[in-house]
Amino acid sequence: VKRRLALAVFVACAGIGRASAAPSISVTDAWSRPAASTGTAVMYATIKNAAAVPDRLTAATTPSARNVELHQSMSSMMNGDPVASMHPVDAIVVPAHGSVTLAPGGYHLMLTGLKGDLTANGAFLARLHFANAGWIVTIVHVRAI
Ligand SMILES: [Cu+2]
Repeated sequence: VKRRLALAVFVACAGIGRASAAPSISVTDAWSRPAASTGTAVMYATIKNAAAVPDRLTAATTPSARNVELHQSMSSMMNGDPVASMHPVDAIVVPAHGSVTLAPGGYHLMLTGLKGDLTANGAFLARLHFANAGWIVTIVHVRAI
């Protein structure tokens, strides 16, 4: 019961200050992988933009980690072998009347300073900030590998 209450308060606070109009951005299918508190975690989601202008994901936070970065994975060839790497990006563009999918091998959110283990079938909350739409709260489901 306590956990559910905390969740409700977090969602309510995140909504303060937002215009009453339906947000143009929707975040769905947010998911993550199990991770130990000593390591890092990734987060993926599908982001849809119903507006006639592009929007940009510029930041994210979660009570479950001290820091969240926007990252892009790339794969390149080194000596004939594929090598995966990733680097931080300032923003992720969501096209007008379009969507962007954060998924393995592409854009993702990188969580560092985890405040606890992320266990399979668990869930946590995250807030995503968009240049136009403001803060959007979503529930992230931890999927087993
Ligand atoms: Cu990363």
